[in-house]
Amino acid sequence: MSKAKQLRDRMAERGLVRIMAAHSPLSAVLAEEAGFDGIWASGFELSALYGLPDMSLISMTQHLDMLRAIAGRSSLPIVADIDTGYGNAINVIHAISEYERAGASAVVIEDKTFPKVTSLAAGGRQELLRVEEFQGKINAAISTRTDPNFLVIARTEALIAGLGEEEALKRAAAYEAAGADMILIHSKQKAPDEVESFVRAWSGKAPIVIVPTAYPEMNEERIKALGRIAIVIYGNHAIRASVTAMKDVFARILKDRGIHNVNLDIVSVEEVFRLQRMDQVKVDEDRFLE
Ligand code: SPV
Ligand code: MG
Repeated sequence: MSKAKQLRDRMAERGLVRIMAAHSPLSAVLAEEAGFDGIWASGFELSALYGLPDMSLISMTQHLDMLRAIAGRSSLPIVADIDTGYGNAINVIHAISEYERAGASAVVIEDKTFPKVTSLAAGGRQELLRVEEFQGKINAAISTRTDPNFLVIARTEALIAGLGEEEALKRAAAYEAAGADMILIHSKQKAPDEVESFVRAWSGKAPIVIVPTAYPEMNEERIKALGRIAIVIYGNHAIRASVTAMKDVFARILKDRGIHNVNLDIVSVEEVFRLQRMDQVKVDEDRFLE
């Protein structure tokens, strides 16, 4: 069974699937061990990993390379954040075949112009594409996928751009009409009201995806109570957790003038060996090294 089918089945079984951001195979392995249903190959996380802003600076090749590496180490379905699809509908055709081949089970494509500006930045320049042009990109994605279970998720940035609920609903309906399997509605308001209102007003058939980074009180209980939302993406918590942990440990090493204290609070080298699957190396050495 394809991982894309697995993802669709899980949505049907559970009602809500939980997808965790990853920026590396190691973070994906940790997300899988924690029990998440899938991996978000986040553009924000990968940009941050390179120390760059999330503004179309990371190339498709860089993102694909990381996605392939993640797919090689995690059995979870991967939802690829392909931003604007790297250009127009022609670029989308190329991107979809590359991402499907690299091991993605779904893509999220957003209705901003290329180059995009990260969504959560205050005062970011947010320009949206004409609806018809984005419909063409969705249509191109649907027509290109080879696995019919591969999910094409259309993301509208209408609320992020400050265009209001009516525009967001109009765009979501147009994208569903163009063939989108699901609609991602993004918001940077500090409270969930804006997204909750959109979800209540949504009369389409396509299930909804949210990324509640800006409105963290929207927990899974609240999401389920609202209905219609089939995927929650925890969009940047892997990279933020890493930054928190590294800042703390680096500062303590300098303050303590040594590693003697932090050593007790960080994972052992053996734990990293386990994550690297060193046990398999031992088995292979015994078997094959003569
Ligand atoms: C990402 O993780 O790259 C996203 C989510 O697209 S956000 O950064 O909130 O736009
Ligand atoms: Mg992104």
